[in-house]
Amino acid sequence: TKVLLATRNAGKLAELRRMLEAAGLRGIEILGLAEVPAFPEAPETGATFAENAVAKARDAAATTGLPSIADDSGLTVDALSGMPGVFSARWSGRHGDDVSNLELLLAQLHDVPDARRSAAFVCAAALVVPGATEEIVVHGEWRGRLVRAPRGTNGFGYDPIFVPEGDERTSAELPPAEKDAVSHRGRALRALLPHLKALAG
Ligand code: ITT
Repeated sequence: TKVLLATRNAGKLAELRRMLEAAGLRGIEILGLAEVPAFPEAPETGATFAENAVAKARDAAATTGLPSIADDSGLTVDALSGMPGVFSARWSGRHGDDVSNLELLLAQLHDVPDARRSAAFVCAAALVVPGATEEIVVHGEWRGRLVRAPRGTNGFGYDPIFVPEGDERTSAELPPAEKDAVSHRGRALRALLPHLKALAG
């Protein structure tokens, strides 16, 4: 069974692929968008991560006819009442993993003291199977705090400023397998595995 990972974010694609491969799902072949005919990106207009994830997966499944997984994720900052949240990929106006997003966030938090710099990465992942009546949505959260200066070269996006609870390293300083074991995306993906196993038959 072919399953499409419907994301244009290279960092997410690498993590999702790596985790699905580590899970050793027999009978499932994972495709990225580069391996299917191009189709226009679904607009991300939902108010929640779950709405956006389902919309992206639904769109991909309808266009390609393949069971499709989409991930909608972001960073919710307590001192900013949950922002940038679903706007994380375009916080500065530049879409994707442009460093301007991280820089704008750091500037906005300049006067926020260390004790009030808590944040969480959030991920909703959706699996939509053409012809199935049920759409599956799973969630994962990863709590931590935001440091003032970026550190580390692993990961992507806001990883260089996020220090997970119980750690002193930023998530960009964690080896990939350590991030996967505890991250928002890791938790969400693991909740999706039984549903993917069922697809493999
Ligand atoms: P697709 O919609 O094509 O999947 P996107 O980059 O537009 O790609 P989102 O709208 O879900 O995806 O935005 C997610 C943003 O949140 C992403 O650009 C990162 O900046 C941030 N983010 C999510 N997970 C992250 C992680 O594990 N580490 C660092 N930043 C993360």
